Amino acid sequence: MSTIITRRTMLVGGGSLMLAGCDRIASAPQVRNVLSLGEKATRSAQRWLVSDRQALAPEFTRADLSPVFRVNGSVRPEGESYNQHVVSRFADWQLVVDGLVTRPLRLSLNDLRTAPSRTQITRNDCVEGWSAIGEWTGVPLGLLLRQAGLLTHARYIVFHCADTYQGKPYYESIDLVDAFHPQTILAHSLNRVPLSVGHGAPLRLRVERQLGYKQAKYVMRIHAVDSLSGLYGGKGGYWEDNHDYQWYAGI
Ligand SMILES: Nc1nc2c(c(=O)[nH]1)N[C@H]1C(S)=C(S)[C@@H](COP(=O)(O)O)O[C@H]1N2
Ligand SMILES: [Mo]
Repeated sequence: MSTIITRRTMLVGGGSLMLAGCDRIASAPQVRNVLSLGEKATRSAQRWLVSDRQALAPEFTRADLSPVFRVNGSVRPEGESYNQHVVSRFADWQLVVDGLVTRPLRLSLNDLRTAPSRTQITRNDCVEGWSAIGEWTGVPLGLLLRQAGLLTHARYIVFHCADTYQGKPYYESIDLVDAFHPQTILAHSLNRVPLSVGHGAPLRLRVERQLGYKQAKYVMRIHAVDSLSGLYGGKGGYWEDNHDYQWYAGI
């Protein structure tokens, strides 16, 4: 199985970051469990299962960029603390990475802007019936998670946001396959300029194999957990808890 993952990595032409990310997936206990389910499954079914989740979302060219990238959902978090960050241009803002990790992190925006980055031109598909193509730049999430050192019982990554939407805290979560997917980044820029407040300043998730509502804006805290049941409504996200949306919003 690891041969297949390595081959795919080479096919998509990634650098060492991607390779490391994929190795990490292959060795994650959750993935090993899925793979060992294959006692009954055929080998080709297992291959399909893994390669389907690893596949890349389509990427576009600058000629395809949407002239206007719509802002949706929250347009600006309420509250004095976020407002202060806007006023000081996020100079004292810090991203927290904690939960089931060996080395919790606190990272400034400058730390994130100067970290190794990936740029990708992708399409945001919103369930409300619109799409927009934008160029996102940010830090691969897998890189941060390796730096923090996930504990072996971590299964999900939760993104806590600065905003509430219709009175409820916005949050989202993904599994480790998506967390270490090469196109999963914490974006600090859209179309080569720092994120506007409307688009989620100072940092937002891009998890390109999923629909728009998973793309958490205003990410303040990244939290590794072994279960989603203890958080808010227990279904892993704002839309899942409050509007019965699917937790896995694959496209
Ligand atoms: N924190 C937060 N993240 C969010 C939302 C939101 O309201 N709050 N809206 C979601 C939805 S439904 C979509 S389609 C995208 C829209 O991102 P944009 O506003 O940058 O276009 O962000 C998603 N992430
Ligand atoms: Mo959306």
